[in-house]
Amino acid sequence: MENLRRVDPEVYGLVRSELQRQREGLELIPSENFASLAVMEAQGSVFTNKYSEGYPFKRYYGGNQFVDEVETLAIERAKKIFRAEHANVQPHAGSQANMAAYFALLSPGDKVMGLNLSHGGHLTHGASVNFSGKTYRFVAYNVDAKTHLLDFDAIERQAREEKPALIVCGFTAYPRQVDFKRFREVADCCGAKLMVDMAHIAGLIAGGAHPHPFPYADVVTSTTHKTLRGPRGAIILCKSEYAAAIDKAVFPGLQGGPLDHAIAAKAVCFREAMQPEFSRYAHEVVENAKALAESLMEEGLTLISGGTDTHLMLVDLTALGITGKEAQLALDEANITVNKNTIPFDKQPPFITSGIRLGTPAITTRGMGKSQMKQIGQMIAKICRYPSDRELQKKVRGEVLEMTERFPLYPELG
Ligand code: DSN
Repeated sequence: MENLRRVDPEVYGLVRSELQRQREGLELIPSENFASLAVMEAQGSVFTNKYSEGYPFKRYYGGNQFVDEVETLAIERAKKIFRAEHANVQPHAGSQANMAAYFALLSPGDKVMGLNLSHGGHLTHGASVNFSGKTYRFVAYNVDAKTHLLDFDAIERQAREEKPALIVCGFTAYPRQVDFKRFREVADCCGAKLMVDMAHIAGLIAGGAHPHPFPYADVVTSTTHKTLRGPRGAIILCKSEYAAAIDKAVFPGLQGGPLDHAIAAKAVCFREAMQPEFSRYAHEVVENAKALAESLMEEGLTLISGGTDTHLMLVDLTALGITGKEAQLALDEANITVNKNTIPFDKQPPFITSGIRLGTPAITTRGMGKSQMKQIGQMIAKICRYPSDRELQKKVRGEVLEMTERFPLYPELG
């Protein structure tokens, strides 16, 4: 980054500081990961200079012969990985992908069922402060109060009563596999369409560590930077019958020029996700999550739904008498990065919360395995038991630094 260093030493300095922070910390936010250098090179490439409104071979600007090729590569790879009939790789982010999917499938005011935000749903699945809750009549379904699992009989009863036009599944803080077949049955019982937001689990699906949403879903949205380990961005996949509506909703409905550099990086990420190493990675992410969950439970911590079968878990801190906010701040002091998160039926507001959400995609990318998971579980439990103990935080930070040094991150970046 010699040019950046010379032209803008302030930004260069911040990039180096962020690299150091990523290197010296345990990144446990389940929606984060470390993209490969190849992905980052494509994202920082000359494709950033191009305008290309439209779609491959149907553009509003000249000079798009290479953009057409790179977008076509991304589309074909995405279709193959996710068994989709159609792919749109232009959405800038997950929220835009969900917005475009709703534009394509619904009219303003239509009724939609989505999982309650504080039970693991996403803002764009109908939160009242979000465009989704303002534009459509969202009715929330919940997890079961005792098991914290999806109760399909209850969801089906609700769907028969509410008769939504669309059911949204696929979650941001639900630690269990999603049964897409059962969701299809629920959608069919009330004539609804089925949309899957697989942003969190896309990498697990690509690697064969979670069942596929197709052929059950009508439309599938995803980000590309979480378990899929690509650039920050999103995609929409769908059955052929929705292809024209989805494409029209993205452009010209919602976006102008696509981010061609991000699309090039998505193509690289898809190529990486097709390799056997990626399948190994996806399975290791899940095994590591199970090992971390086991370690936390051995230490006496309570996990929502009693564990995980994906990349993430939710710790209920109520019994320890601390909030998610306090735990997040205390763990930050030890270079352990997590996010506070509401738990189902939480009594605390979303900025305080009773839980923390943890995930293993990033630390698995670094090469960490089961013995590190056990140790990380012990460190988290200690900090959460004594959140005001500065000496303990310092001691654990030392242990974290020792561990992270053994799993170098981006050594090529100097
Ligand atoms: N912000 C993402 C997450 O952390 O799950 C969802 O968009």
